Amino acid sequence: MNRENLLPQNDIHRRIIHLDMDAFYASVETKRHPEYRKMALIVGQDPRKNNGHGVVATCNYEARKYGVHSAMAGIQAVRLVPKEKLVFVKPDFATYRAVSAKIHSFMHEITDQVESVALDEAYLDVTHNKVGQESTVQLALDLQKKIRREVGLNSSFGVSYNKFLAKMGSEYAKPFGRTVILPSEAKRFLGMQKIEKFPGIGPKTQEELHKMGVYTGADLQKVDVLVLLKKFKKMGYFLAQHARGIDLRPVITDSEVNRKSIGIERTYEPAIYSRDEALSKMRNYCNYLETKLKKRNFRATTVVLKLRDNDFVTVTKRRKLHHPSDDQLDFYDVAKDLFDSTNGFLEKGIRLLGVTATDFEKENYQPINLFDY
Ligand code: DCP
Ligand code: MG
Repeated sequence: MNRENLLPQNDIHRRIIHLDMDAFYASVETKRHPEYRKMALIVGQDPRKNNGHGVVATCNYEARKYGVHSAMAGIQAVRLVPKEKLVFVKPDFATYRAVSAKIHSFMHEITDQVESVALDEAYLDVTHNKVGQESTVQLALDLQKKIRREVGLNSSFGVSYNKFLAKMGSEYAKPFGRTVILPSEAKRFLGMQKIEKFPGIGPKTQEELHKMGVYTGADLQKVDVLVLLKKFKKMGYFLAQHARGIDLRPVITDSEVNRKSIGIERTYEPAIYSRDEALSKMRNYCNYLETKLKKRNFRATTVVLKLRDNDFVTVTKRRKLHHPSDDQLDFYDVAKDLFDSTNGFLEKGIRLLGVTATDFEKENYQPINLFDY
Protein backbone atom coordinates (compact mmCIF):
# COMPACT_ATOMS: atom_id res chain seq x y z
CA MET A 1 0.00 0.00 0.00
CA ASN A 2 1.07 3.55 -0.65
CA ARG A 3 2.09 4.96 2.69
CA GLU A 4 0.82 8.41 1.79
CA ASN A 5 -2.61 6.78 2.01
CA LEU A 6 -2.16 6.69 5.75
CA LEU A 7 -2.72 10.42 5.74
CA PRO A 8 -6.21 11.91 5.55
CA GLN A 9 -7.26 13.60 2.37
CA ASN A 10 -6.48 17.30 2.35
CA ASP A 11 -9.26 19.87 2.45
CA ILE A 12 -8.31 23.05 0.61
CA HIS A 13 -11.73 24.63 0.44
CA ARG A 14 -11.94 26.49 3.74
CA ARG A 15 -10.86 30.12 4.06
CA ILE A 16 -9.09 30.80 7.33
CA ILE A 17 -7.54 33.96 8.74
CA HIS A 18 -5.18 33.95 11.70
CA LEU A 19 -4.72 37.39 13.20
CA ASP A 20 -2.18 38.21 15.91
CA MET A 21 -1.48 41.63 17.40
CA ASP A 22 2.11 42.87 17.20
CA ALA A 23 3.86 43.15 20.60
CA PHE A 24 0.38 43.41 22.02
CA TYR A 25 0.73 44.66 25.63
CA ALA A 26 3.77 46.73 24.69
CA SER A 27 1.92 48.42 21.81
CA VAL A 28 -0.99 49.29 24.08
CA GLU A 29 1.47 50.88 26.50
CA THR A 30 3.33 52.78 23.77
CA LYS A 31 0.05 54.20 22.60
CA ARG A 32 -0.65 55.39 26.12
CA HIS A 33 2.90 56.74 26.55
CA PRO A 34 4.03 58.10 23.17
CA GLU A 35 7.13 59.48 24.93
CA TYR A 36 8.41 55.86 25.17
CA ARG A 37 8.15 55.24 21.44
CA LYS A 38 11.91 55.18 20.88
CA MET A 39 12.66 53.32 24.11
CA ALA A 40 13.09 49.62 24.71
CA LEU A 41 9.76 49.13 26.49
CA ILE A 42 9.15 46.11 28.66
CA VAL A 43 5.81 45.17 30.15
CA GLY A 44 6.43 43.64 33.57
CA GLN A 45 7.66 44.50 37.05
CA ASP A 46 10.89 46.46 37.14
CA PRO A 47 13.32 44.11 38.91
CA ARG A 48 15.39 47.07 40.05
CA LYS A 49 12.46 48.20 42.18
CA ASN A 50 11.38 44.74 43.16
CA ASN A 51 14.33 42.94 44.75
CA GLY A 52 15.41 41.53 41.41
CA HIS A 53 12.07 39.85 40.83
CA GLY A 54 9.90 40.16 37.74
CA VAL A 55 9.35 38.55 34.37
CA VAL A 56 9.03 40.09 30.92
CA ALA A 57 5.40 39.62 29.80
CA THR A 58 6.26 41.11 26.44
CA CYS A 59 8.36 43.91 25.02
CA ASN A 60 8.34 46.19 22.01
CA TYR A 61 10.40 45.57 18.89
CA GLU A 62 13.07 48.00 20.02
CA ALA A 63 13.72 45.85 23.09
CA ARG A 64 13.70 42.71 20.95
CA LYS A 65 16.66 44.11 19.02
CA TYR A 66 18.67 43.63 22.21
CA GLY A 67 17.50 40.05 22.57
CA VAL A 68 14.76 40.61 25.12
CA HIS A 69 11.70 38.35 24.79
CA SER A 70 8.55 37.17 26.55
CA ALA A 71 9.04 35.06 29.68
CA MET A 72 12.63 36.24 30.17
CA ALA A 73 13.67 37.24 33.70
CA GLY A 74 13.42 41.02 34.00
CA ILE A 75 16.89 41.16 35.50
CA GLN A 76 18.33 39.69 32.32
CA ALA A 77 16.63 42.38 30.27
CA VAL A 78 18.30 44.96 32.51
CA ARG A 79 21.65 43.43 31.57
CA LEU A 80 20.91 43.40 27.85
CA VAL A 81 19.55 46.91 27.30
CA PRO A 82 21.51 50.17 27.87
CA LYS A 83 20.07 51.92 30.95
CA GLU A 84 19.06 55.11 29.18
CA LYS A 85 16.99 53.14 26.65
CA LEU A 86 15.19 50.89 29.08
CA VAL A 87 11.72 51.43 30.51
CA PHE A 88 9.48 49.08 32.46
CA VAL A 89 5.71 49.46 32.54
CA LYS A 90 3.46 47.50 34.90
CA PRO A 91 0.89 45.34 33.11
CA ASP A 92 -2.66 46.63 33.06
CA PHE A 93 -4.77 43.62 32.17
CA ALA A 94 -8.10 45.43 32.40
CA THR A 95 -7.06 47.64 29.49
CA TYR A 96 -5.65 44.74 27.46
CA ARG A 97 -8.92 42.89 27.93
CA ALA A 98 -10.93 45.92 26.86
CA VAL A 99 -8.82 46.40 23.73
CA SER A 100 -9.12 42.69 22.98
CA ALA A 101 -12.91 42.88 23.29
CA LYS A 102 -12.96 45.73 20.81
CA ILE A 103 -10.83 43.81 18.31
CA HIS A 104 -13.10 40.82 18.72
CA SER A 105 -16.15 42.96 17.99
CA PHE A 106 -14.57 43.86 14.62
CA MET A 107 -13.97 40.19 13.93
CA HIS A 108 -17.57 39.37 14.71
CA GLU A 109 -18.69 41.93 12.14
CA ILE A 110 -17.12 39.55 9.61
CA THR A 111 -18.12 36.18 11.06
CA ASP A 112 -19.12 34.50 14.30
CA GLN A 113 -16.77 31.64 13.48
CA VAL A 114 -14.08 33.15 15.68
CA GLU A 115 -11.77 31.08 17.87
CA SER A 116 -9.69 33.11 20.32
CA VAL A 117 -6.39 31.61 21.25
CA ALA A 118 -5.20 34.47 23.44
CA LEU A 119 -6.26 38.05 24.10
CA ASP A 120 -4.39 39.14 20.98
CA GLU A 121 -4.79 36.16 18.69
CA ALA A 122 -7.70 34.50 16.90
CA TYR A 123 -8.68 32.29 14.00
CA LEU A 124 -11.57 33.24 11.76
CA ASP A 125 -13.28 30.83 9.41
CA VAL A 126 -14.58 33.15 6.70
CA THR A 127 -15.63 30.46 4.23
CA HIS A 128 -19.11 31.88 4.74
CA ASN A 129 -19.05 35.40 6.10
CA LYS A 130 -21.50 38.12 6.98
CA VAL A 131 -20.14 40.68 4.54
CA GLY A 132 -20.30 38.45 1.47
CA GLN A 133 -16.73 39.34 0.52
CA GLU A 134 -15.30 36.92 -2.01
CA SER A 135 -11.69 37.78 -1.33
CA THR A 136 -10.29 36.43 1.94
CA VAL A 137 -7.25 38.65 1.58
CA GLN A 138 -9.46 41.72 1.28
CA LEU A 139 -11.33 40.70 4.45
CA ALA A 140 -8.06 40.32 6.33
CA LEU A 141 -6.68 43.61 5.02
CA ASP A 142 -9.88 45.43 5.98
CA LEU A 143 -9.76 43.93 9.47
CA GLN A 144 -6.11 44.87 9.91
CA LYS A 145 -6.85 48.41 8.71
CA LYS A 146 -9.89 48.77 10.93
CA ILE A 147 -7.94 47.70 14.02
CA ARG A 148 -5.25 50.21 13.18
CA ARG A 149 -7.75 52.99 12.57
CA GLU A 150 -10.03 52.34 15.55
CA VAL A 151 -7.59 51.24 18.25
CA GLY A 152 -4.31 52.49 16.77
CA LEU A 153 -2.51 49.15 16.94
CA ASN A 154 -0.75 46.99 14.39
CA SER A 155 -1.39 43.35 13.77
CA SER A 156 -0.22 40.62 11.44
CA PHE A 157 -2.33 38.10 9.58
CA GLY A 158 -1.97 34.88 7.71
CA VAL A 159 -4.54 33.69 5.20
CA SER A 160 -4.79 30.12 4.05
CA TYR A 161 -7.04 27.07 3.85
CA ASN A 162 -6.36 25.76 7.35
CA LYS A 163 -5.41 26.92 10.84
CA PHE A 164 -1.86 25.61 10.83
CA LEU A 165 -0.90 27.44 7.64
CA ALA A 166 -2.75 30.62 8.61
CA LYS A 167 -0.81 30.69 11.88
CA MET A 168 2.50 30.06 10.14
CA GLY A 169 1.56 32.89 7.81
CA SER A 170 0.81 35.45 10.51
CA GLU A 171 4.18 34.71 12.15
CA TYR A 172 6.03 34.81 8.87
CA ALA A 173 6.13 38.54 8.20
CA LYS A 174 5.67 40.10 11.64
CA PRO A 175 5.28 42.99 12.42
CA PHE A 176 2.46 44.39 10.29
CA GLY A 177 2.65 41.20 8.27
CA ARG A 178 0.33 40.10 5.51
CA THR A 179 0.94 36.59 4.29
CA VAL A 180 -1.20 34.54 1.99
CA ILE A 181 -0.48 30.87 1.45
CA LEU A 182 -2.34 29.37 -1.48
CA PRO A 183 -2.93 25.61 -1.72
CA SER A 184 -0.53 25.41 -4.64
CA GLU A 185 2.23 27.09 -2.62
CA ALA A 186 1.75 25.41 0.75
CA LYS A 187 4.21 22.58 0.33
CA ARG A 188 6.95 24.84 -0.95
CA PHE A 189 6.33 27.43 1.77
CA LEU A 190 6.48 24.76 4.47
CA GLY A 191 9.55 23.25 2.87
CA MET A 192 11.40 26.54 3.34
CA GLN A 193 10.58 26.86 7.04
CA LYS A 194 12.84 25.81 9.86
CA ILE A 195 11.08 23.21 11.98
CA GLU A 196 11.40 25.55 14.96
CA LYS A 197 8.74 27.64 13.24
CA PHE A 198 6.21 24.83 13.17
CA PRO A 199 3.63 25.52 15.87
CA GLY A 200 3.51 22.59 18.27
CA ILE A 201 7.12 21.47 17.91
CA GLY A 202 8.69 21.98 21.31
CA PRO A 203 12.41 21.98 22.18
CA LYS A 204 12.49 18.24 22.91
CA THR A 205 10.92 17.27 19.61
CA GLN A 206 13.20 19.73 17.84
CA GLU A 207 16.19 17.98 19.29
CA GLU A 208 14.91 14.56 18.27
CA LEU A 209 14.23 15.78 14.75
CA HIS A 210 17.68 17.33 14.49
CA LYS A 211 19.17 13.97 15.44
CA MET A 212 17.30 12.49 12.48
CA GLY A 213 18.78 15.16 10.23
CA VAL A 214 15.51 17.10 10.01
CA TYR A 215 16.01 20.84 10.11
CA THR A 216 13.47 22.20 7.65
CA GLY A 217 9.96 21.49 6.48
CA ALA A 218 11.48 20.00 3.32
CA ASP A 219 13.48 17.54 5.43
CA LEU A 220 10.34 16.66 7.34
CA GLN A 221 8.39 16.09 4.13
CA LYS A 222 10.90 13.45 3.13
CA VAL A 223 10.59 11.39 6.31
CA ASP A 224 8.37 8.35 5.91
CA VAL A 225 5.05 8.71 7.70
CA LEU A 226 5.60 5.38 9.41
CA VAL A 227 8.93 6.51 10.82
CA LEU A 228 7.31 9.60 12.31
CA LEU A 229 4.46 7.51 13.63
CA LYS A 230 6.77 5.03 15.33
CA LYS A 231 8.97 7.70 16.83
CA PHE A 232 6.46 10.35 17.88
CA LYS A 233 3.19 8.38 17.93
CA LYS A 234 0.13 10.56 17.37
CA MET A 235 2.21 13.71 17.32
CA GLY A 236 4.30 12.24 14.52
CA TYR A 237 1.19 11.56 12.54
CA PHE A 238 0.23 15.20 12.82
CA LEU A 239 3.76 16.34 12.00
CA ALA A 240 3.54 14.35 8.77
CA GLN A 241 0.23 16.01 7.97
CA HIS A 242 1.42 19.50 8.83
CA ALA A 243 4.55 19.10 6.73
CA ARG A 244 2.25 18.42 3.77
CA GLY A 245 -0.05 21.31 4.51
CA ILE A 246 -2.82 19.16 5.95
CA ASP A 247 -4.68 20.35 9.06
CA LEU A 248 -8.33 19.42 9.35
CA ARG A 249 -8.99 20.97 12.77
CA PRO A 250 -12.10 23.11 12.66
CA VAL A 251 -12.28 26.64 13.99
CA ILE A 252 -14.04 26.13 17.32
CA THR A 253 -16.05 29.19 18.16
CA ASP A 254 -15.64 30.70 21.58
CA SER A 255 -19.24 29.97 22.48
CA GLU A 256 -18.75 26.33 21.54
CA VAL A 257 -15.64 25.97 23.64
CA ASN A 258 -17.56 27.17 26.64
CA ARG A 259 -20.49 25.04 25.76
CA LYS A 260 -21.29 22.49 28.37
CA SER A 261 -23.50 20.21 26.32
CA ILE A 262 -24.95 19.42 22.93
CA GLY A 263 -28.54 18.32 22.86
CA ILE A 264 -31.61 18.02 20.75
CA GLU A 265 -35.25 18.00 21.79
CA ARG A 266 -38.53 18.16 19.93
CA THR A 267 -42.17 18.53 20.90
CA TYR A 268 -44.75 16.21 19.40
CA GLU A 269 -48.32 16.99 18.52
CA PRO A 270 -49.95 14.49 18.45
CA ALA A 271 -48.05 12.90 21.31
CA ILE A 272 -46.08 9.68 20.93
CA TYR A 273 -47.68 6.53 22.38
CA SER A 274 -45.45 3.90 20.77
CA ARG A 275 -42.16 2.76 22.27
CA ASP A 276 -40.81 1.92 18.83
CA GLU A 277 -41.59 5.37 17.58
CA ALA A 278 -39.91 7.01 20.58
CA LEU A 279 -36.83 4.81 20.19
CA SER A 280 -36.63 5.58 16.52
CA LYS A 281 -36.64 9.32 17.27
CA MET A 282 -33.94 8.78 19.86
CA ARG A 283 -31.85 6.88 17.38
CA ASN A 284 -32.01 9.88 15.06
CA TYR A 285 -31.11 12.24 17.87
CA CYS A 286 -28.08 10.15 18.76
CA ASN A 287 -26.97 10.16 15.16
CA TYR A 288 -27.22 13.96 15.19
CA LEU A 289 -25.23 14.15 18.43
CA GLU A 290 -22.45 12.02 16.99
CA THR A 291 -22.15 14.31 13.97
CA LYS A 292 -22.05 17.42 16.14
CA LEU A 293 -19.49 16.02 18.57
CA LYS A 294 -17.21 14.61 15.89
CA LYS A 295 -17.21 17.91 14.07
CA ARG A 296 -15.98 19.62 17.22
CA ASN A 297 -13.67 16.89 18.43
CA PHE A 298 -15.63 16.51 21.66
CA ARG A 299 -16.36 13.35 23.55
CA ALA A 300 -19.15 13.21 26.09
CA THR A 301 -19.14 11.28 29.34
CA THR A 302 -22.81 11.67 30.25
CA VAL A 303 -26.11 11.21 28.43
CA VAL A 304 -29.29 12.96 29.53
CA LEU A 305 -32.80 11.94 28.50
CA LYS A 306 -35.68 14.37 28.81
CA LEU A 307 -39.34 13.41 28.62
CA ARG A 308 -42.56 15.35 29.07
CA ASP A 309 -46.01 13.81 29.03
CA ASN A 310 -49.40 15.19 28.06
CA ASP A 311 -49.97 16.44 31.64
CA PHE A 312 -46.71 18.41 31.40
CA VAL A 313 -45.00 16.12 33.86
CA THR A 314 -41.31 16.39 32.94
CA VAL A 315 -38.39 14.20 33.94
CA THR A 316 -34.73 14.34 33.06
CA LYS A 317 -32.60 11.31 33.71
CA ARG A 318 -28.86 11.18 33.32
CA ARG A 319 -26.28 8.44 33.31
CA LYS A 320 -22.52 8.29 32.90
CA LEU A 321 -21.04 6.37 30.01
CA HIS A 322 -18.45 3.71 30.69
CA HIS A 323 -15.91 5.78 28.80
CA PRO A 324 -15.88 9.16 27.00
CA SER A 325 -17.52 8.72 23.62
CA ASP A 326 -18.74 10.38 20.45
CA ASP A 327 -20.41 7.22 19.22
CA GLN A 328 -24.15 7.30 18.62
CA LEU A 329 -24.49 3.65 19.58
CA ASP A 330 -23.08 4.38 23.05
CA PHE A 331 -25.48 7.29 23.42
CA TYR A 332 -28.42 5.27 22.17
CA ASP A 333 -27.75 2.32 24.50
CA VAL A 334 -27.82 4.61 27.51
CA ALA A 335 -30.74 6.70 26.28
CA LYS A 336 -32.77 3.55 25.65
CA ASP A 337 -32.00 2.19 29.13
CA LEU A 338 -33.01 5.48 30.66
CA PHE A 339 -36.17 5.50 28.59
CA ASP A 340 -37.12 2.00 29.72
CA SER A 341 -36.55 2.96 33.33
CA THR A 342 -39.33 5.56 33.22
CA ASN A 343 -42.96 4.75 33.98
CA GLY A 344 -46.21 5.95 32.59
CA PHE A 345 -44.99 8.24 29.84
CA LEU A 346 -46.11 6.07 26.94
CA GLU A 347 -49.56 5.63 28.49
CA LYS A 348 -50.04 9.37 28.96
CA GLY A 349 -48.40 10.22 25.65
CA ILE A 350 -44.98 11.83 25.17
CA ARG A 351 -45.13 15.42 24.00
CA LEU A 352 -41.47 16.25 24.38
CA LEU A 353 -38.49 14.03 23.87
CA GLY A 354 -34.84 15.06 24.06
CA VAL A 355 -31.36 13.57 24.31
CA THR A 356 -28.30 15.53 25.39
CA ALA A 357 -24.62 14.60 25.46
CA THR A 358 -22.70 16.43 28.17
CA ASP A 359 -19.65 16.54 30.48
CA PHE A 360 -17.25 16.85 27.59
CA GLU A 361 -13.74 15.69 27.52
CA LYS A 362 -12.16 17.66 24.74
CA GLU A 363 -9.98 15.65 22.38
CA ASN A 364 -7.54 17.70 20.42
CA TYR A 365 -6.41 14.88 18.27
CA GLN A 366 -8.52 12.30 16.54
CA PRO A 367 -7.78 8.88 17.93
CA ILE A 368 -5.91 6.94 15.33
CA ASN A 369 -5.37 3.30 14.85
CA LEU A 370 -2.55 3.02 12.43
CA PHE A 371 -0.11 1.01 14.44
CA ASP A 372 -1.38 -2.21 12.91
CA TYR A 373 0.12 -1.42 9.53
N1 DCP B 1 2.38 37.11 26.99
C1 DCP B 1 2.81 36.89 28.30
N2 DCP B 1 3.75 35.95 28.58
C2 DCP B 1 4.31 35.20 27.58
C3 DCP B 1 3.88 35.40 26.25
C4 DCP B 1 2.92 36.36 25.99
O1 DCP B 1 2.30 37.57 29.20
N3 DCP B 1 5.22 34.28 27.85
C5 DCP B 1 1.36 38.15 26.72
C6 DCP B 1 2.02 39.43 26.33
C7 DCP B 1 1.79 39.58 24.87
C8 DCP B 1 0.53 38.79 24.63
O2 DCP B 1 0.52 37.78 25.63
O3 DCP B 1 1.68 40.93 24.45
C9 DCP B 1 0.48 38.18 23.25
O4 DCP B 1 1.51 37.22 23.07
P1 DCP B 1 2.29 37.07 21.70
O5 DCP B 1 3.07 35.82 21.81
O6 DCP B 1 1.39 37.25 20.56
O7 DCP B 1 3.36 38.25 21.79
P2 DCP B 1 3.26 39.74 21.33
O8 DCP B 1 1.90 40.08 20.82
O9 DCP B 1 3.71 40.58 22.47
O10 DCP B 1 4.34 39.85 20.19
P3 DCP B 1 4.27 39.39 18.66
O11 DCP B 1 4.42 40.65 17.88
O12 DCP B 1 5.43 38.48 18.47
O13 DCP B 1 2.94 38.73 18.46
MG1 MG C 1 0.97 38.92 19.35
